[in-house]
Order: sequence, then C-alpha cells, then structure tokens
Amino acid sequence: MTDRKPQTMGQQFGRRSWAEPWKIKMVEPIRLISREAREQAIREAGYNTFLLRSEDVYIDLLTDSGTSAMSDRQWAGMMLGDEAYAGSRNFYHLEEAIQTTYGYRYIVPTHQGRGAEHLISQVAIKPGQYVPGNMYFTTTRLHQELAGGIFVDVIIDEAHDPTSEHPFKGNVDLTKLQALIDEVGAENIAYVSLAGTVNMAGGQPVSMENVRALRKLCNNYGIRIFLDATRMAENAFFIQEREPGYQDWTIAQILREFCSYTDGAWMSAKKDNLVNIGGWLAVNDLDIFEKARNLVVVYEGLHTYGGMAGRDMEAVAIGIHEMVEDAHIAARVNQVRYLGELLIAWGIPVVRPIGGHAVFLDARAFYDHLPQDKFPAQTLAAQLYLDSGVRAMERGIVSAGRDPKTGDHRYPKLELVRLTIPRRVYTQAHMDVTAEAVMAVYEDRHNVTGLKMVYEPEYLRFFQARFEPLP
Ligand code: PM9
Repeated sequence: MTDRKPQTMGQQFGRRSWAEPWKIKMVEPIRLISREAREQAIREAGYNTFLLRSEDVYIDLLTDSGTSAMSDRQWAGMMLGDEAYAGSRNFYHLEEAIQTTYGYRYIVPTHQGRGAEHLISQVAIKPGQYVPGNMYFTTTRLHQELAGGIFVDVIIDEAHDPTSEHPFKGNVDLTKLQALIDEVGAENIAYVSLAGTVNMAGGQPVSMENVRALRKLCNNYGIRIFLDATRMAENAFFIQEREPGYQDWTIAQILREFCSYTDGAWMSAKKDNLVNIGGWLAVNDLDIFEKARNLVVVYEGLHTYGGMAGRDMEAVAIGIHEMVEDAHIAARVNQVRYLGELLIAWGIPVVRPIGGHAVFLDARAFYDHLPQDKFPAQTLAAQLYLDSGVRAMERGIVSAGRDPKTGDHRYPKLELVRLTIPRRVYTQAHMDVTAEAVMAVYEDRHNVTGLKMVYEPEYLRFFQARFEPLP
C-alpha cells in the first residue's frame, strides 16, 4: 500500500521552507482605523489593550486564547451537537479524545481553563499548603491562593533571564524543589504545579528528562504532579526538535509519554485544542475525580457538559486530534519563530529562544530609561497600538499583581509585551507588518515617558486597570 501520510516539504525534498497544512476558505475583513481614531480609542481604553473594542484593532495579537480558526471538520462537528442536558454523545467523544491523546483516566469538562483551575485548587489544596510551580500563571496562581495555597516559584534561574538561550527554560529546578520539601515537609506540599510550555517565561518548554526526574523526586515523597496542559502540544514539538532521542517520535507519542509522568492536568481548550471556548480537568485518581465531579455541578454545570454546549465539546474532541498532527504543530510554532527571528535580525530585544505561542518583547531593555513602576510593558503595548493598530498584551508588573501578604506590587524580573499568534488565523504578511510596527516603536523609544495607574481592580488587575500618560 502506498504511504499517504502527510509529509512536510522538508521531509520530501530536503528544502528548508515550511507552509501551513491548510488553505483558507472563509475570511473575516479587518481594517486599520486612522491615527487620530486610534489615539481616541486607546485614551478611552485607559491605555489598557484589554479595554479596546476589537473593531478598533487591525492585527489582534492580544492572545492565542479562543482566537483560533476552526477547521471545516470542526465546523461540521458543531452541527452534530447533542444538546441533551445529561449524557450528551459529544461528551463521550471528548472523553475518548482526552483519554487516548493525553492518557488520563477520568475527565471533568469545564467552561474554560480557569474553571478547571478552580476545581483542582479547591480539591487538592488544604489552606496553608505550598504549591511549587515552574513560574506563576495569573489565573492559576490566583485560584491556588483563593484555595489557601502559597505558590512558590521553582523554575530554573535561566527562565528569568530573557537573553539565556537554554533550550528548556521551562524546566523545574529540582534543587529548589528539594530545598522546599526539606524546609516545609512533604505533607505541606499540595502538589507540583507544572506547566508546559511556560507562558510567562515566553512560551518556553519543559524537557522529557526534566519531567521524568521530577516524577522520580516526587515519588520519593508521595507528592502529586498536576500539569497545566494548555500548550503541551507545542511543548512536545520542542522536545521533538531539541531533545536527543525524540526526533523520530510523533507529537502524539511525545505528548502521551510526557503526560504519563503526571497525575492529571487542567486545560484551557481555547489554546492547543483549537476551539473558541472550552476546558477540562483530567485525573488518574478516583478520589480526586469524584470530588471534582461533585464540585463541577456547583460551579460549572452537569458533569457531562461543565458549561460547554454539546457542539462545543464536539469541536474540542476534533481539535484534540488535529492538534497532534505533526504538520500542524510545526507550522504553528514556525510562524511564531518567523516573526521572532525577523525581530532578532533587526536588533529588537526579545525573549530568547523564541517560544511556542508568542514573541515576547523585552520592555525593560526596550525602554531602559523607564523604571518598572512607570509600567514599561504597559506603555509599550499602548505605543504599538497607537503606531499601527496592532494589539499586544502586557506581561510584567501589572500582570504580576500585588503580594497578598504585604499588599505591595510584585516586581517580576521579566517585564514583557506578548505578541501572541492565534492559530491558523494570520499570514506571513501580517507577521511582516507586525515586525515593521515594532521597529517603528523601537525607533521612537526615547520619546516615551511611561504611565501611571489610575484605577486598579482587586483581582487580575491587568484585565481592567486604567492608566494615564505621565508628562
Ligand atoms: N491564558 C492567555 O492569554 C487567557 C487570558 S489570561 C491572560 O495566555 C495557562 C497557561 C493559560 C491560561 C490562559 C489559563 C486559563 C491557564 N493556563 O483563559 O480560563 O495561558 O481558558 O485558561 C490566556 P482560560
């Protein structure tokens, strides 16, 4: 039989170019409004790109969350939604897709990632327990804190250095974790909160060697590992590309192997799973599952829909299968890399190596005349929008929030702006336009004075805070 498995151009002809394994059959018009209109829009948005109207945005790189283009197969699946209140057939498709692709036993659907974070935090954290993790994520840490947990960063030091070229900057520093265990005792550790890739570090991966060693260490103390699997397919791509011994493995095989070292995962299906809404929690432990399945009916919906419509669950199930196609994930990560390498070639300070879902501008180096409490990354995101209608997201002091004990700003080492690439949405020409916009803002960097915060909400302030320009 002829082998009809898809191959890349590189596999077939030894060429270096890659191309998307799809063609476009529906488009959504976008437009660039005038400079004057952009000035008004960002002023009215309190210099916070989250508060802009999307119709005032030209190229929207705010997030890769829920912004993917679904495939024709996913749209076809949407028509097969079984909208029964209980026992929807689409739930069983979703359950099967997660079990076969990620390998976990028990599944609880949720409306999106933070619904799952809420459940696992409430179920697995006792007040006062520590939650070591490979760098914080905004919503994840907040749910851990709301459950009474104390997050402790145990990522390797290289992750906090934007210039370090370490191939697996998401790795857990096992010495830091061991020191925490020695200090507080294993019984005071709720679980290890492991993310692959690490969003706030720049979309940086965790190696298979690291997760295997982590498993071994945790086994010595009976500590569970729960995985934030939001961008684990992208993490698997980096393992395939960089880690000796995995070049001939498929993305699906690598993903399954990685997950086998963990006890469960929470998921924002809005990212890797290629849908506009959805999430899930998956665990191997029956006791944890039963508690989460009970809580889901309080906060999300019945345990066979968890806040999603039947059609949404069908789209997630199909998205999971598409996510692990090697040609898809290679094109996805290479598009991000294309933008990143262009910026590096032009001398723009970015987090290196380029990560899986976004290019992160180093706002600290970009505006080296602005101290962190003048919000350099927030300023840069606003300037980028003003210049060109490109929308990005702050990932620095505003995102880090305040220390719950002292009430002071947290001052993260990384002060970044994220150019996040939605999946299957923009073309290479959009990447070129974005790079030119960044260059224009970089050339104007000495004329920028920073921002002051004039409104600050209590939780996840980056979403809703408002700012005014400093004189
Ligand atoms: N991430 C992002 O843009 C959505 C908005 S929060 C700034 O990166 C991880 C690693 C995420 C994530 C969301 C969630 C929460 C959990 N883990 O947004 O609730 O990147 O579906 O997922 C966003 P939901």
